[in-house]
Parts: sequence; C-alpha cells; structure tokens
Amino acid sequence: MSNQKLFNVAVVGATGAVGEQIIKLLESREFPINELKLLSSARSAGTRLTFRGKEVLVQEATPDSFRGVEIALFSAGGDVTKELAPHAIAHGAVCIDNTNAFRMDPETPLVVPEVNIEKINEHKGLIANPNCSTIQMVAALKPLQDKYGIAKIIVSTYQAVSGAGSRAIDEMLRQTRASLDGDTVNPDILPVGSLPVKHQIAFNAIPQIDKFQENGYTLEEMKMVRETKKIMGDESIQVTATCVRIPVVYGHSESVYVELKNDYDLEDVKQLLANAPGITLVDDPAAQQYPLATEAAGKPDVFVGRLRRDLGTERGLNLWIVSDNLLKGAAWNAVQIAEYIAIGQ
Ligand code: L14
Repeated sequence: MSNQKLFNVAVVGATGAVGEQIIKLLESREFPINELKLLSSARSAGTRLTFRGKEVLVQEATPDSFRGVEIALFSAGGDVTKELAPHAIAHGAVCIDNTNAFRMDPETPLVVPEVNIEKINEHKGLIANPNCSTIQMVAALKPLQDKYGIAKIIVSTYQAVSGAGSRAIDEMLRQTRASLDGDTVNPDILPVGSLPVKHQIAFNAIPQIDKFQENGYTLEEMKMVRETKKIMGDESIQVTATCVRIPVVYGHSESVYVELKNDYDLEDVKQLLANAPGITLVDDPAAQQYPLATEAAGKPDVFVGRLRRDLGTERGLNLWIVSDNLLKGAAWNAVQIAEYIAIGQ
C-alpha cells in the first residue's frame, strides 16, 4: 500500500438527499478517509447508516463535533453552515459548502473544477459549491467561453423536485397517485418560497424556485445570474434566467441560448464539447438522440445536445443541457473539490 495520507472527514446533513449521495461517492471513489463523522440535526441523530460495510451512528452536529476534522462537507441548509462552519474552520477543517450562504462572499471561492479549479488555492477555510442549475450550465459553456468568448446567456430551466429535498419527492409522488385516483391534491411543500402559498406539482410546471426578490426574479434565478459571472470570471456576461419546477424526480434540464463574442463553427463547437472533461455530447437528431433526465440520472456527467445555430443572430447558439442535480449539481461537484484538496487531482 502507498503511504497516502488519510483524512478525518465530516458530512453535515448526512441523512439528507445530498448527504446520502456524498456518502455513496466517498465510498465508490475510495476517498482517503481515516475517520468519517456523519452529522445531522437533533431530529435525525441516532440514524444508523452504512459506510464501507460498517454501521455509522449519525450524531447531532454541534460546535464540538469538528475536533480533529480536516475536511467538512456541509449540505444541511444555509443557517447550519453559518452557525457551524466557523467552528469547523477554527478546528482546522476545510469546509465545502453546498448551500447559498457564502457563494457570493468575495472571500469565498465558488468552484466548478472543470471551470475554475485554480480558485481553491485562495480559500480561507471555506469553498462554496455553486447552485445545481448553475454548475451544469457553466461546465458546458466553459469550452465555448475559452474559444469564442461569451457575451450573453438566456436560460430556462426544467428542474427536478429532488432539489427541494426528499419531502418534495414524496409530495410529488403522493400528488400523482391522488390525481390518478381522482382524489384531492393537497399541496404542502412546493414552491419553497417566503409565503405559505403552495401549488400542485403533479402534472404541472411551477415557475417559482426559492423566494421572490424585489426585482421580480426568484432567488434561484438570481443565483444563476450572479454565480455564472463569478465562476466564469466575467461580470460583463449578460445573463437572464427563468427557473421552472417540473414533475421529474432526478435531473435538471436547461434550454440555453448563448451569444458568442466571435464567429463560430458549429462542427468545431460539437468537437470542443465532445472532448471537454465531464461533458458527454448526445446530439444526433437523425436518430432522435439528445440528453434526457432519465438517462442522466445516476451519472456524474453533464449531457449536452440539440446544438443549433440561432436563426436571427449569427453568433447565437441554442443548446439543451441535462445533468443529475444531486450528483454534478451537488454531491459530485463537492466530492471532486474534496479530492483536489486531499490528493490534488
Ligand atoms: O441554492 O429547490 O443550492 O431545487 C438548490 C436546490 C436551492 C433550492 C441551492 C431547489 C438550492 C434548489
């Protein structure tokens, strides 16, 4: 065996939809772990999970939980990160945070490894994992930015319910059954906004993800706008987003219009994407092949297809981008960052 250093790792939010995927990835990637601490709210503490064939008891996350922890992966909501990450950092841990709490903090690197991995070196104890919809879009657009430059992006999303957690998945399945049985549908979870107003998700499309802002956009839409500029390192890129929840369990789909700064060749764009790390090109209209959420679910890649030149704007390009929102959109991007910290690759 090599004398690979082993790390003490903590997963905060271990019983959540993202935490579950993080634990699976740490196992399948054979992450160099000495001790794994699984942490949660008081409510879920006591749950028993399995890691590498052994039972691990989930403990309540407290400031003291981070003694000896070297890498801490947070996905338990922004308030938990704000409360506990400072303690983890004080104990010497590097935190990788899946919430919105610090993404736009100028001191905090916001990282998608395929786009700006070099930023991890600037961390002061915390690295932010971007929003799921942003991650898959910038990963796909990075090769185009490098070669042609990007002036403008117009994106509409078709987002899976799993982004809002396990309870939203249950709600969609329950509503679907109730609808089919002719029973009343009682919306309870979605949309997750600032008011107690809820809408049916089964057999529907809800144009609201996260709270409304003063400017008429939702917070999810504004995350896409701001994070895209920060990750791509260009405040001059114009971005507009419309984020929509649809009754799909796993995998966000996006219709993206991008205006490049220079004339482009469509075949070259396909080649760039086919060769880009973490991207799978699925673009064969003659065979009716294009990315689908059902195909992307459970896979780490970002899938891109439906590439076609805009009809009005010569430098405009339309594409369809799909990825598993819990994997590249959350757990896999975070574990990738953790791998760079642990083994530098
Ligand atoms: O900002 O409800 O990381 O699908 C990502 C999932 C916000 C909510 C984030 C959802 C969350 C979103």
